[in-house]
Amino acid sequence: MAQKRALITGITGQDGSYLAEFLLEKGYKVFGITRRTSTPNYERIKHIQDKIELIPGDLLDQQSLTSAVIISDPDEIYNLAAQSFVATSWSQPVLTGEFTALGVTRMLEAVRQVKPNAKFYQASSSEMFGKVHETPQKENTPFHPRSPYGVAKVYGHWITINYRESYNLFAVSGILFNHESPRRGLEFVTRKISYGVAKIHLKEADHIVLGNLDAKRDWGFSGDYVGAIWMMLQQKEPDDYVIATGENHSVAEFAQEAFNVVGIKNWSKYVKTSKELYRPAEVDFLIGDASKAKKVLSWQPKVSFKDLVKMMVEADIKLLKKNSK
Ligand code: NDP
Ligand code: GDR
Repeated sequence: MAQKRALITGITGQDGSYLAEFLLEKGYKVFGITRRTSTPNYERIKHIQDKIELIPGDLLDQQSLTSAVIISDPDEIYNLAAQSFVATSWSQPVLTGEFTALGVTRMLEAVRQVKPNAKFYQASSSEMFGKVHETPQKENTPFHPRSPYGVAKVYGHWITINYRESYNLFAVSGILFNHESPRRGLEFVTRKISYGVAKIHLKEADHIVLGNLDAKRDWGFSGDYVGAIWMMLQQKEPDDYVIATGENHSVAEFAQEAFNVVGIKNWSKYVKTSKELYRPAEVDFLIGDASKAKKVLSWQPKVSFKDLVKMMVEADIKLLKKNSK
């Protein structure tokens, strides 16, 4: 059988790096789109860089995306690239719309024009549920996004479905709840906490500043979630799936658990809060119902909340020790 070919946008990101590893293990030829930066930003993929092929491109630039599809000639396309930080979407709402919403249409156009029989995955988000209309949230729960990011993702979700219905593309949208890892960007709350706790443990800092401690999220492990993404493209028919653990915790609980890993019980002594880190509109409570994915894709998360927190704190302690050498 011919070697399968995959094109990943956002390959330098958290999920892109885990997905590239996953596909390499399955024997795929992996291509990734990277945008030009003055300093290379390949930290998360440097260990596999000699096994993948990088193609320059940007979600703003139709020509480069079309070329990337021509060059890679993919069987499967994973559209993971986005302006993915919710807080930034208020300070850069237009850019977020260009990347996270219209970027999806540009990718779909490249697929439609160059390789309409390729399978396409769109990285949709639980942020689309926003101010939730029902609990837990599933594929047909109405959307009520609470940020320019969430609004852009709703557009990306529907344009993916629209191209499926208009052009008969194999285009699927995975509605993924928060998923974290030691490769999570430092600005996201879980990594901010694990990194901060590691610093406190190593006496390099004495506190962390956070925003809303009461927000609740359904947190899973990114390494588990890329398996579900792949499974969605292996089905006979394109469809949309919620991917979640079905369990949620508050930011405070995450912090408590992270401090617990280094033996600190009176965690609140080390956490300050700042109103400046509160969002103009908050998503208070998310918890997903992944029973469709469990049934159709036979997918199950493997890493528990406790193990995820431990993995992240321990990785940051190791990283800080290595950096201080
Ligand atoms: P990251 O922020 O870690 O990675 C985003 C990726 O997109 C990076 O590779 C980044 O490149 C790339 N990118 C950003 N802008 C552009 C652009 N204009 N042109 C080309 N590439 C660009 O995100 P995650 O890996 O966490 O998430 C992957 C996707 O899944 C995103 O679409 C996110 O919105 C979505 N999602 C994530 C969830 C999560 O919990 N992680 C949950 C639900 C959805 P660079 O390295 O150059 O910045
Ligand atoms: P989220 O992730 O917005 O859910 O989006 P984030 O980790 O940024 O926030 C989660 C919750 O924590 C609260 N919070 C803080 N957040 C940050 N970043 N920094 C803080 O100091 C802080 N203090 C409290 C936030 O208010 C929020 O309620 C992530 C991204 O990966 C999206 O791309 C993805 O679509 C969704 O998850 C699902």
